[in-house]
Amino acid sequence: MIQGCENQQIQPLTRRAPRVTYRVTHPAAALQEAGTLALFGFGAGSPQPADARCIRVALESFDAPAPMELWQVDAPVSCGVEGALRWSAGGGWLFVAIELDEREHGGTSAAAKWAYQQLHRFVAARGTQHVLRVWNYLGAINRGEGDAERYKHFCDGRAAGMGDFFGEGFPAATAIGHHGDVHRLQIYLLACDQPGHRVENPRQVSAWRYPRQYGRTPPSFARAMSLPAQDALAISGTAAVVGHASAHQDDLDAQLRETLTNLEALLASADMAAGFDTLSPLKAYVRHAADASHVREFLQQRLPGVPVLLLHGDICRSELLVEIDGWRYA
Ligand code: 3EB
Repeated sequence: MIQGCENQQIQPLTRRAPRVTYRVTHPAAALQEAGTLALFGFGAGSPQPADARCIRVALESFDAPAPMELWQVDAPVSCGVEGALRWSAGGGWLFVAIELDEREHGGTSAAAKWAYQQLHRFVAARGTQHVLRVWNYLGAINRGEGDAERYKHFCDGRAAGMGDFFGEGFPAATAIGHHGDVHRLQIYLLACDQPGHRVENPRQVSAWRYPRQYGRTPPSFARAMSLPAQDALAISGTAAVVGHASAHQDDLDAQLRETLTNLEALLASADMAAGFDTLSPLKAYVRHAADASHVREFLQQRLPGVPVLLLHGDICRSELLVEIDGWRYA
Protein backbone atom coordinates (compact mmCIF):
# COMPACT_ATOMS: atom_id res chain seq x y z
CA MET A 1 0.00 0.00 0.00
CA ILE A 2 1.26 3.43 -0.88
CA GLN A 3 1.13 5.79 2.04
CA GLY A 4 0.03 9.34 1.61
CA CYS A 5 2.51 11.89 2.73
CA GLU A 6 0.19 12.90 5.56
CA ASN A 7 1.01 9.56 7.15
CA GLN A 8 4.75 9.90 6.81
CA GLN A 9 6.86 10.61 9.84
CA ILE A 10 8.52 13.89 8.99
CA GLN A 11 11.83 14.01 10.82
CA PRO A 12 12.67 17.51 12.00
CA LEU A 13 15.87 18.71 10.38
CA THR A 14 18.66 18.91 12.89
CA ARG A 15 20.86 21.84 12.20
CA ARG A 16 24.46 20.80 11.79
CA ALA A 17 26.73 23.14 13.76
CA PRO A 18 28.56 25.85 11.83
CA ARG A 19 32.25 25.04 11.30
CA VAL A 20 34.53 27.58 12.97
CA THR A 21 38.12 27.74 11.75
CA TYR A 22 41.08 30.13 11.91
CA ARG A 23 42.89 30.75 8.68
CA VAL A 24 45.51 33.03 7.28
CA THR A 25 43.67 33.82 4.08
CA HIS A 26 42.63 36.55 1.74
CA PRO A 27 39.12 37.71 2.74
CA ALA A 28 37.82 37.67 -0.83
CA ALA A 29 38.67 33.98 -1.13
CA ALA A 30 37.01 33.12 2.18
CA LEU A 31 33.88 35.06 1.23
CA GLN A 32 33.60 33.21 -2.05
CA GLU A 33 33.61 29.79 -0.40
CA ALA A 34 30.22 28.12 -0.16
CA GLY A 35 28.37 28.66 3.10
CA THR A 36 30.50 31.43 4.58
CA LEU A 37 28.29 32.96 7.26
CA ALA A 38 30.79 35.29 8.92
CA LEU A 39 34.39 36.38 8.62
CA PHE A 40 36.28 38.08 11.43
CA GLY A 41 39.47 40.08 11.35
CA PHE A 42 41.22 41.04 14.57
CA GLY A 43 42.75 44.40 15.28
CA ALA A 44 42.98 47.77 13.60
CA GLY A 45 45.21 46.49 10.80
CA SER A 46 42.92 43.67 9.70
CA PRO A 47 41.19 43.85 6.33
CA GLN A 48 37.69 45.31 6.31
CA PRO A 49 35.90 44.26 3.11
CA ALA A 50 32.55 45.88 2.33
CA ASP A 51 30.50 42.76 2.95
CA ALA A 52 27.83 42.49 5.67
CA ARG A 53 29.38 39.22 6.86
CA CYS A 54 32.74 40.82 7.71
CA ILE A 55 33.49 42.10 11.18
CA ARG A 56 36.64 43.75 12.38
CA VAL A 57 36.90 42.85 16.06
CA ALA A 58 38.54 45.62 18.12
CA LEU A 59 40.98 43.22 19.79
CA GLU A 60 44.58 43.05 18.64
CA SER A 61 45.97 39.65 17.76
CA PHE A 62 49.31 38.52 19.18
CA ASP A 63 49.91 36.41 16.07
CA ALA A 64 51.61 37.70 12.93
CA PRO A 65 50.20 37.30 10.39
CA ALA A 66 46.91 37.44 12.27
CA PRO A 67 44.57 34.64 11.23
CA MET A 68 40.96 35.37 10.33
CA GLU A 69 38.06 33.47 11.87
CA LEU A 70 35.61 31.86 9.49
CA TRP A 71 32.11 30.51 10.21
CA GLN A 72 30.64 28.20 7.59
CA VAL A 73 27.30 26.43 7.22
CA ASP A 74 26.06 23.72 4.81
CA ALA A 75 23.65 25.97 2.95
CA PRO A 76 23.46 29.01 0.71
CA VAL A 77 23.90 32.24 2.66
CA SER A 78 22.16 35.57 2.22
CA CYS A 79 23.17 38.74 4.01
CA GLY A 80 22.32 42.38 4.46
CA VAL A 81 22.40 45.54 6.51
CA GLU A 82 19.42 46.86 8.45
CA GLY A 83 19.95 50.07 10.38
CA ALA A 84 22.80 49.46 12.82
CA LEU A 85 22.65 45.70 12.25
CA ARG A 86 24.59 43.53 9.83
CA TRP A 87 23.30 40.02 9.35
CA SER A 88 23.71 36.83 7.38
CA ALA A 89 21.58 33.73 7.29
CA GLY A 90 21.55 30.23 5.85
CA GLY A 91 20.42 26.71 6.72
CA GLY A 92 18.47 27.83 9.79
CA TRP A 93 21.40 29.79 11.21
CA LEU A 94 21.59 33.53 11.72
CA PHE A 95 24.56 35.76 12.40
CA VAL A 96 23.84 39.33 13.55
CA ALA A 97 26.28 42.04 14.55
CA ILE A 98 25.78 45.53 15.93
CA GLU A 99 28.39 48.18 16.44
CA LEU A 100 27.76 51.58 17.95
CA ASP A 101 29.20 54.61 19.67
CA GLU A 102 27.98 54.65 23.28
CA ARG A 103 27.85 58.44 23.31
CA GLU A 104 25.18 58.40 20.63
CA HIS A 105 22.98 56.22 22.84
CA GLY A 106 23.29 57.85 26.26
CA GLY A 107 26.28 56.00 27.69
CA THR A 108 27.39 52.44 28.41
CA SER A 109 24.24 51.11 30.03
CA ALA A 110 21.75 52.77 27.67
CA ALA A 111 23.81 51.71 24.64
CA ALA A 112 23.91 48.07 25.78
CA LYS A 113 20.17 48.17 26.40
CA TRP A 114 19.46 49.62 22.98
CA ALA A 115 21.78 47.15 21.26
CA TYR A 116 20.16 44.13 22.91
CA GLN A 117 16.70 45.44 22.08
CA GLN A 118 17.68 45.80 18.42
CA LEU A 119 19.23 42.33 18.37
CA HIS A 120 16.33 40.43 19.88
CA ARG A 121 13.76 42.31 17.83
CA PHE A 122 15.65 41.27 14.70
CA VAL A 123 16.16 37.60 15.59
CA ALA A 124 12.52 37.23 16.69
CA ALA A 125 11.22 38.76 13.47
CA ARG A 126 13.23 36.30 11.36
CA GLY A 127 12.09 33.15 13.16
CA THR A 128 15.67 32.31 14.12
CA GLN A 129 14.83 33.30 17.66
CA HIS A 130 17.06 30.91 19.60
CA VAL A 131 20.11 32.98 20.47
CA LEU A 132 22.76 30.43 21.36
CA ARG A 133 25.98 32.43 21.69
CA VAL A 134 26.85 36.14 22.09
CA TRP A 135 30.18 38.03 22.06
CA ASN A 136 30.43 41.49 23.66
CA TYR A 137 33.40 43.84 23.33
CA LEU A 138 33.50 47.20 25.09
CA GLY A 139 36.24 49.72 25.78
CA ALA A 140 37.88 50.32 29.17
CA ILE A 141 35.82 47.52 30.72
CA ASN A 142 37.43 47.88 34.16
CA ARG A 143 37.32 51.69 34.33
CA GLY A 144 35.50 52.96 37.43
CA GLU A 145 35.48 51.61 40.97
CA GLY A 146 33.00 49.11 42.38
CA ASP A 147 29.47 49.67 41.13
CA ALA A 148 30.71 52.49 38.88
CA GLU A 149 32.84 50.15 36.77
CA ARG A 150 31.95 50.22 33.09
CA TYR A 151 31.42 46.45 33.00
CA LYS A 152 28.75 46.84 35.72
CA HIS A 153 26.95 49.46 33.61
CA PHE A 154 27.17 47.14 30.65
CA CYS A 155 25.60 44.30 32.71
CA ASP A 156 22.74 46.63 33.75
CA GLY A 157 22.01 47.63 30.17
CA ARG A 158 22.38 44.13 28.77
CA ALA A 159 19.87 42.73 31.27
CA ALA A 160 17.46 45.62 30.64
CA GLY A 161 17.71 45.16 26.88
CA MET A 162 17.21 41.41 27.16
CA GLY A 163 13.98 41.98 29.09
CA ASP A 164 12.15 38.67 29.26
CA PHE A 165 13.45 37.55 25.85
CA PHE A 166 15.69 34.98 27.55
CA GLY A 167 13.06 33.82 30.01
CA GLU A 168 13.86 30.19 29.21
CA GLY A 169 17.57 30.77 29.94
CA PHE A 170 20.52 32.88 28.85
CA PRO A 171 22.79 32.33 25.86
CA ALA A 172 26.46 31.42 26.23
CA ALA A 173 28.59 34.58 26.10
CA THR A 174 31.88 36.37 26.24
CA ALA A 175 32.40 39.94 27.48
CA ILE A 176 35.88 41.37 26.97
CA GLY A 177 37.41 44.83 27.15
CA HIS A 178 39.07 46.12 24.00
CA HIS A 179 41.78 48.76 23.65
CA GLY A 180 40.27 50.57 20.68
CA ASP A 181 38.05 53.65 20.78
CA VAL A 182 36.71 53.54 24.33
CA HIS A 183 33.13 54.36 23.30
CA ARG A 184 32.87 51.61 20.71
CA LEU A 185 30.51 48.78 21.65
CA GLN A 186 30.54 45.67 19.46
CA ILE A 187 28.15 42.78 19.92
CA TYR A 188 27.55 39.81 17.65
CA LEU A 189 25.64 36.60 18.02
CA LEU A 190 24.78 33.23 16.57
CA ALA A 191 21.11 32.22 16.55
CA CYS A 192 19.21 29.26 15.16
CA ASP A 193 15.65 28.24 14.38
CA GLN A 194 16.11 25.37 16.82
CA PRO A 195 16.98 25.61 20.51
CA GLY A 196 20.26 24.57 22.07
CA HIS A 197 20.84 23.09 25.49
CA ARG A 198 22.38 25.25 28.17
CA VAL A 199 25.29 23.81 30.13
CA GLU A 200 26.50 25.01 33.52
CA ASN A 201 29.75 24.26 35.33
CA PRO A 202 29.29 22.42 38.65
CA ARG A 203 32.54 24.02 39.90
CA GLN A 204 31.12 27.51 39.43
CA VAL A 205 28.11 29.39 40.70
CA SER A 206 25.95 30.20 37.68
CA ALA A 207 26.76 33.76 36.67
CA TRP A 208 23.17 34.97 36.99
CA ARG A 209 23.31 33.87 40.66
CA TYR A 210 26.50 35.77 41.52
CA PRO A 211 26.14 37.55 44.88
CA ARG A 212 25.73 41.33 45.12
CA GLN A 213 29.47 41.99 45.63
CA TYR A 214 30.00 41.50 41.86
CA GLY A 215 27.48 44.15 40.87
CA ARG A 216 23.86 45.28 40.91
CA THR A 217 22.95 43.12 37.95
CA PRO A 218 24.46 39.66 37.73
CA PRO A 219 25.96 38.81 34.33
CA SER A 220 23.31 37.19 32.14
CA PHE A 221 25.00 34.25 30.41
CA ALA A 222 25.18 30.46 30.47
CA ARG A 223 28.57 28.76 30.86
CA ALA A 224 28.18 26.91 27.56
CA MET A 225 25.59 26.00 24.93
CA SER A 226 25.23 22.64 23.27
CA LEU A 227 24.07 23.28 19.70
CA PRO A 228 20.73 21.84 18.47
CA ALA A 229 22.15 18.61 16.98
CA GLN A 230 24.44 18.27 20.02
CA ASP A 231 27.34 18.12 17.59
CA ALA A 232 29.20 21.05 19.10
CA LEU A 233 29.59 22.91 22.37
CA ALA A 234 29.88 26.70 22.30
CA ILE A 235 31.96 27.55 25.35
CA SER A 236 31.54 30.90 27.10
CA GLY A 237 34.41 32.99 28.34
CA THR A 238 35.97 30.83 31.04
CA ALA A 239 38.45 32.03 33.65
CA ALA A 240 39.85 31.08 37.03
CA VAL A 241 36.53 31.49 38.83
CA VAL A 242 35.73 28.81 41.43
CA GLY A 243 32.38 29.03 43.16
CA HIS A 244 31.82 32.72 42.57
CA ALA A 245 35.31 33.85 43.58
CA SER A 246 38.30 34.69 41.44
CA ALA A 247 41.12 32.29 42.27
CA HIS A 248 44.91 32.73 42.18
CA GLN A 249 45.27 36.49 42.10
CA ASP A 250 48.60 37.55 40.50
CA ASP A 251 49.44 33.96 39.51
CA LEU A 252 49.12 33.52 35.76
CA ASP A 253 50.08 29.83 35.66
CA ALA A 254 47.64 28.93 38.41
CA GLN A 255 44.88 30.90 36.64
CA LEU A 256 45.64 29.05 33.42
CA ARG A 257 45.52 25.67 35.16
CA GLU A 258 42.24 26.55 36.90
CA THR A 259 40.77 27.74 33.61
CA LEU A 260 41.66 24.43 31.91
CA THR A 261 40.09 22.55 34.82
CA ASN A 262 36.92 24.64 34.31
CA LEU A 263 36.93 23.90 30.57
CA GLU A 264 37.20 20.16 31.24
CA ALA A 265 34.40 20.40 33.81
CA LEU A 266 32.20 21.97 31.14
CA LEU A 267 32.91 19.16 28.68
CA ALA A 268 32.02 16.60 31.35
CA SER A 269 28.89 18.56 32.25
CA ALA A 270 27.89 18.47 28.56
CA ASP A 271 28.49 14.69 28.45
CA MET A 272 31.31 15.13 25.97
CA ALA A 273 34.58 13.24 25.82
CA ALA A 274 37.45 14.97 27.59
CA GLY A 275 40.04 17.07 25.82
CA PHE A 276 40.42 19.48 22.96
CA ASP A 277 41.70 18.64 19.51
CA THR A 278 42.75 20.12 16.18
CA LEU A 279 39.08 20.88 15.37
CA SER A 280 38.45 22.75 18.63
CA PRO A 281 39.26 26.40 17.98
CA LEU A 282 39.84 28.36 21.17
CA LYS A 283 40.55 32.01 21.90
CA ALA A 284 42.71 33.14 24.77
CA TYR A 285 42.16 36.72 25.90
CA VAL A 286 45.29 38.00 27.62
CA ARG A 287 45.21 41.14 29.80
CA HIS A 288 48.91 42.03 29.74
CA ALA A 289 50.73 41.94 26.42
CA ALA A 290 53.87 40.85 28.27
CA ASP A 291 52.11 37.59 29.23
CA ALA A 292 51.16 36.61 25.68
CA SER A 293 54.16 34.45 24.80
CA HIS A 294 53.95 32.64 28.12
CA VAL A 295 50.25 31.92 27.60
CA ARG A 296 51.02 30.65 24.10
CA GLU A 297 53.73 28.29 25.38
CA PHE A 298 51.55 27.04 28.22
CA LEU A 299 48.65 26.26 25.89
CA GLN A 300 50.88 24.67 23.25
CA GLN A 301 52.21 22.35 25.92
CA ARG A 302 48.89 21.55 27.61
CA LEU A 303 46.69 21.54 24.48
CA PRO A 304 49.01 20.37 21.68
CA GLY A 305 47.58 20.84 18.20
CA VAL A 306 44.61 22.91 19.37
CA PRO A 307 44.14 26.08 17.30
CA VAL A 308 44.35 29.00 19.73
CA LEU A 309 43.93 32.63 18.77
CA LEU A 310 45.72 34.87 21.25
CA LEU A 311 44.05 38.25 21.65
CA HIS A 312 44.83 41.32 23.74
CA GLY A 313 41.79 41.96 25.90
CA ASP A 314 40.75 42.84 29.43
CA ILE A 315 38.76 40.34 31.46
CA CYS A 316 35.72 41.77 33.24
CA ARG A 317 37.18 41.23 36.71
CA SER A 318 40.39 43.21 37.05
CA GLU A 319 42.16 40.43 38.99
CA LEU A 320 41.71 37.93 36.16
CA LEU A 321 44.69 37.79 33.80
CA VAL A 322 43.40 35.41 31.16
CA GLU A 323 40.15 33.99 29.83
CA ILE A 324 39.49 31.26 27.26
CA ASP A 325 36.44 30.56 25.10
CA GLY A 326 35.77 28.57 21.96
CA TRP A 327 34.25 25.48 20.44
CA ARG A 328 34.42 21.72 20.91
CA TYR A 329 32.92 19.54 18.21
CA ALA A 330 31.49 16.19 19.22
C1 3EB B 1 33.20 34.86 34.90
O1 3EB B 1 33.30 33.64 34.95
C2 3EB B 1 34.17 35.59 34.03
O2 3EB B 1 29.49 39.05 31.25
O3 3EB B 1 29.05 37.91 29.44
C3 3EB B 1 32.81 35.33 31.38
C4 3EB B 1 31.96 35.13 30.29
C5 3EB B 1 32.66 36.44 32.16
C6 3EB B 1 30.95 36.05 29.99
C7 3EB B 1 29.71 38.11 30.47
C8 3EB B 1 31.64 37.37 31.85
C9 3EB B 1 30.80 37.16 30.78
O4 3EB B 1 32.34 35.49 35.53
C10 3EB B 1 33.57 36.72 33.31
